[in-house]
Formats: sequence, C-alpha cells, structure tokens
Amino acid sequence: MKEKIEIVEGDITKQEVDAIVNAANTSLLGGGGVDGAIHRAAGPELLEETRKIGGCPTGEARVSKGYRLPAKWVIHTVGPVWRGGQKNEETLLANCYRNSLQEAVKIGAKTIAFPGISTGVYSFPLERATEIAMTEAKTFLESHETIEEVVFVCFGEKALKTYQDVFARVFG
Ligand code: AR6
Repeated sequence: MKEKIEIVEGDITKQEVDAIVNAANTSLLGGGGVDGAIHRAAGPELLEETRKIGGCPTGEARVSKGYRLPAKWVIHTVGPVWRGGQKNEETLLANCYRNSLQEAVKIGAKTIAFPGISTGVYSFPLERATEIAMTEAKTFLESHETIEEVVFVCFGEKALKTYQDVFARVFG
C-alpha cells in the first residue's frame, strides 16, 4: 500500500496526474489559496463549469474537467472550517478525502493529487489534518485497486516535514 503514496513539495497545479483535488468552498465559484491557483491555471472555462454544478456541501466532492491544467480532472471538495474541534470537523475532513477518492474511481482516474484540505484559511491543525488524510487514503487503497498513486502535495517545507512524519507513523 505504502508504495502507492507519494509526498512532494510544490504547486498542485503543476502535477501530472489524472485528477487534482481542489480545496474549494460551498459555492464552487473560486476563492484564494489553492482554489485561486487552480482556477487561474485552468482558465475561465473552469468557472463556467463549476457555476453550472451549482455548489457542493461540506465533506462532499464534485468533478469538473481540468481545462488548461496538466490534470484531466479537478475534483472539488469542501473542507470544514476549524471551529475548535467540537463541530464534527474531523469526520467532515475524512469525508472529503473518502468522497474525492470515490469520485476518482468513478471517472477512472488512476492517479490523484491532494492539497492539505482545510489547512490554510480554514485553519484545521496541520498534523491532525495530515493524519486524517493518510488514514483515509490507506483505508481506501486497501479496498480499491484501481487507484495507482495518491500524491500529497505539500506547500512549503513545514508541511513537507509534517507529511513525512505522519506517513512514517501511519504507514510505518
Ligand atoms: N499548491 C498546493 N497547495 C497549496 C497551493 C498550491 N498552489 N496554494 C495553497 N496551498 P487553502 P482551505 C496549500 O487556504 O484551508 C479558498 O479561498 C495551503 O498552504 O487554499 O481548505 C477556498 O475558496 C494549505 O496548506 O484552503 C475556500 O474559501 C492548503 O493548500 C477556502 O480557501 C489549503 O489552503 C478553503 O480553505
């Protein structure tokens, strides 16, 4: 299982994978952070399509094309805003990873890249978010053979170190 996991530092919009995951908001109309970067790199057709999709509840995922991105698909998921941990945040974040992977299976994507959903503006504690990401990926890969590679894209060195440490714990 662990050989299907890759941890890289960099920009998710540059990833040569079948699908990249976007940390969107419920409107799916774009925003800052990784969402803004994905919309800029994909071009205006992405917003046209996500406008038609018409939004996405927290924890769920919706698929669009990737347009000018190297990735064929964008899987938009909406992470929870961290409000101290008593508002179902952990379950909702786990749902984001599981539902995104489920969408990847449905569209036949074999390789998928994730950013740290909710770990920016939405303030989910990075280490706990990373544990949830890795645990969900591990559980999902154990029962779905079509996914060949899950790439965790870390934005900056601190995130990279956290992902590497958590990987060793979860997959070690
Ligand atoms: N590639 C990879 N990771 C990135 C990139 C990039 N180009 N840019 C930022 N990150 P955030 P959230 C990392 O705030 O917390 C948006 O406005 C970043 O360092 O983008 O889920 C949406 O529209 C962080 O670790 O998403 C929503 O309103 C992670 O991506 C809201 O922000 C997520 O940070 C969602 O907040």
